[in-house]
Amino acid sequence: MLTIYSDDHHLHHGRCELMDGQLMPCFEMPSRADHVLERVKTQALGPVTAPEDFGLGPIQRIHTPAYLEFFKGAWARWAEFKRDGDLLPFTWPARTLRTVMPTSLHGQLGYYSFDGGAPITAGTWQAAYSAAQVALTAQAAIQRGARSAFALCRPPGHHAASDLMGGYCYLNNAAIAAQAFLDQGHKKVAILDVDYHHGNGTQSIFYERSDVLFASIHGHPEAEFPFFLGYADERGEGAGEGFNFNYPLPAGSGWDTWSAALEQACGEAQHYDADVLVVSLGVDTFKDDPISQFKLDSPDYLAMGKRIAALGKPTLFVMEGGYAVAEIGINAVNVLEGFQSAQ
Ligand code: Q9C
Ligand code: ZN
Repeated sequence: MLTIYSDDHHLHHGRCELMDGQLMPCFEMPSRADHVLERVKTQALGPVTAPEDFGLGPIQRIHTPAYLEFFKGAWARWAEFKRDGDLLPFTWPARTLRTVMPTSLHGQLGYYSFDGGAPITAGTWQAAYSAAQVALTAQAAIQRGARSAFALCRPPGHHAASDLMGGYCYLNNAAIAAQAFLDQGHKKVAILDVDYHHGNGTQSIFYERSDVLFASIHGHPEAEFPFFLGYADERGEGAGEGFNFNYPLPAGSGWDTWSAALEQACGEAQHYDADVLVVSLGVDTFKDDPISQFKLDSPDYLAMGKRIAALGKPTLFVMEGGYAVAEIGINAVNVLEGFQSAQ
């Protein structure tokens, strides 16, 4: 399997996030992608290549021009404040406030984000832009006939909506790639999101559309981030009704529970008869993940890959979360090896 990887992810290294009443070092760190790349190499998964540059066009198919302009320019505006930390939002247009567009940097940052977990640093735009190109380059390989490809994206993307950052995500790499498949002639794309967290950004982007089926298995939002989306009764709206499937699971869920949900999600993808499959591949379902509550073990990821392969679709894997850094490479590459072994 071909892996697409860019060193540009090192340009994004947030300093801290607020968690459990403390400012903690960011769990989403550069060594995550480094470990995955190392494992891709030691397991000889296949060639590793740098991304091509497809420009802003395919990113603009998912994200609004105003959001992109804000994100691209935010660091330069923050640098003028001459402060020490990263740029982080701290006020959002919640229910009793107006959704006006303030002129200030922090007002606009609140408008364009939904949590305080996505710090902007000097290199965040470039890293996120390159991650989107990584996804698009892997997508292009499948478009040219590859059965599968791995987009080793960092920062991740599935929490990012068309004009919102949050949950360590800025640009929705999986959504950008899915849209590219459609723009290049495919009619139906299924996105299977196996990250521990609900892919709220991806769901919102395609919620009213029938050309993308979205299925997500995740920690129940009653108790887990992102809290405000990801419930089982969210089935899509308008033309998209019946094309969105959420499988919220309780804390402590292991492979038995998780794989039963995967079976259902795969059943929906099969029934939908997608032309291609995009997998939002987070491995924060791992038993030792520091911020998550599922109990998958490393061999389970081989089984996951095998089950996904049984769908028989051209498959693009897009890296999302996973914070047990020492095991992230083993777990992510196990999915890919499981997939390959079932060919
Ligand atoms: N700082 C992904 O896995 N943080 N994002 C919860 C508050 C949000 C996870 C603790 C977790 C986001 C791509
Ligand atoms: Zn996650």
